[in-house]
Amino acid sequence: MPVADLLPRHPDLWRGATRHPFLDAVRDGTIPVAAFDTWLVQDARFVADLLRFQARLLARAPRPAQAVLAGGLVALVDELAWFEEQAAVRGLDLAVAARPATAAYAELLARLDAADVGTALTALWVVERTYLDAWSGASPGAPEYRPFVEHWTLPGFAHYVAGLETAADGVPAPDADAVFTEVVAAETAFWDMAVAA
Ligand code: MP5
Repeated sequence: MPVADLLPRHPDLWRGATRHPFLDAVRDGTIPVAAFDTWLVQDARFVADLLRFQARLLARAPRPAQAVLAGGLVALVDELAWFEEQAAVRGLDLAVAARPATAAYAELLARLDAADVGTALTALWVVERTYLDAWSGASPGAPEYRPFVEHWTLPGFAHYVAGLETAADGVPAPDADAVFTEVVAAETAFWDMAVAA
């Protein structure tokens, strides 16, 4: 089954992760600054965790998946610098503790480290496809949040997500529905964390 078939198989879960009140409020400019800043600081932590996961995945990936994963790793390093710049502009300390949703997502990534390559590739595609669809739904975004909306809606990002889809389709996961469900739940919990903060 192509991984793209997972979306119509789980429409309610997918909507929950990609059409969230957090994103509506970013689009409308009504997001409380504290909620946005909580999300930003926690997302920087998540990206550091994702870099670790993706580096390990590259080390064991099949030959055709190496280029997209290696390119993505370089982008993650650049993205961490971008988060540091955004945090500096907003006067935020990135060295805060992980919230429970961030810690739970890190535990999921650690478990995926031990999973088969097909499961890990499918998971990575879900991680990135969620952000592509979620931020596309928030577009163009209120002026003060537009750089964030643009970050995850640029054609280059969509191209990266398409490359991950091809890589994931090359190594089917034994239970794609299970890993999809788990990653989407972690994404939804991450948005929930920001608006509850
Ligand atoms: C991404 C992210 C996308 N930054 N945060 C969460 C919780 N899920 C997915 O990853 P990237 O590296 O920012 O494209």
